[in-house]
Amino acid sequence: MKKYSRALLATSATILGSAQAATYFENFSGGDGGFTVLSTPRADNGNPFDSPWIYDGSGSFTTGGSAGVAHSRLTGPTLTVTTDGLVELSFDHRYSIEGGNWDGGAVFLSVNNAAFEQIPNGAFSANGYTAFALIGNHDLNGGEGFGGNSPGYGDPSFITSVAAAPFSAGDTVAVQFLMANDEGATGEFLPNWQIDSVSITNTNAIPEPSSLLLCGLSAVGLLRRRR
Ligand SMILES: [Ca+2]
Ligand SMILES: [Ca+2]
Repeated sequence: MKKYSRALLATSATILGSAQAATYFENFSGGDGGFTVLSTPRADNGNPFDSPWIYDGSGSFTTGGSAGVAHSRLTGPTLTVTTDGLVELSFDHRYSIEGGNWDGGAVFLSVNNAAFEQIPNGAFSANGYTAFALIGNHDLNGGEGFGGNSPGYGDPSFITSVAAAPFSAGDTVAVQFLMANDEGATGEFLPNWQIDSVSITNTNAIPEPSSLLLCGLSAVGLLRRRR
């Protein structure tokens, strides 16, 4: 395992150009992509999560946040890195998360099935976190995450966040999106967070058979969009 906190921002552009590399891509047009949801209260209270991550049936996952201290985690499938080098995570999303450093949305990785660790803001080369020194009563307290309204939220339009880190062939990686809410207010607009697509370069997906074709079609769409 190699620490992804070693940000390699300058080289992320070269990954985009390596069209030959295998790329996992999921845009949720054909289903939930095998993503799973786990919502939990903080250990010191029993608050359920009001509006946990849910597949919207039409191309994305959304969460409406929670007025009680709670967490909802959206976890992708475990992928295998195909060659030594940078692995780039890219996802299209929009968010309207309670500002003022109260609530936060954050992205985690599990490498080789170890515990999920948060991707630090320094590892993002585009559209990193926007809330720092979070003060809300949740697991991201003191840390960083997405907060407030993302640019163009109301259009509505999505932003693309990109982070990269070095891996070795054979490593496994899984991504997780954490919506962390404190008590009281939630984000200004619904949904509070929406994930439209996820791509992870230099990995072989292990999709269910029914989504194999969709992965191929999705890859074409990804290349078209990035021109
Ligand atoms: Ca809140
Ligand atoms: Ca989508």
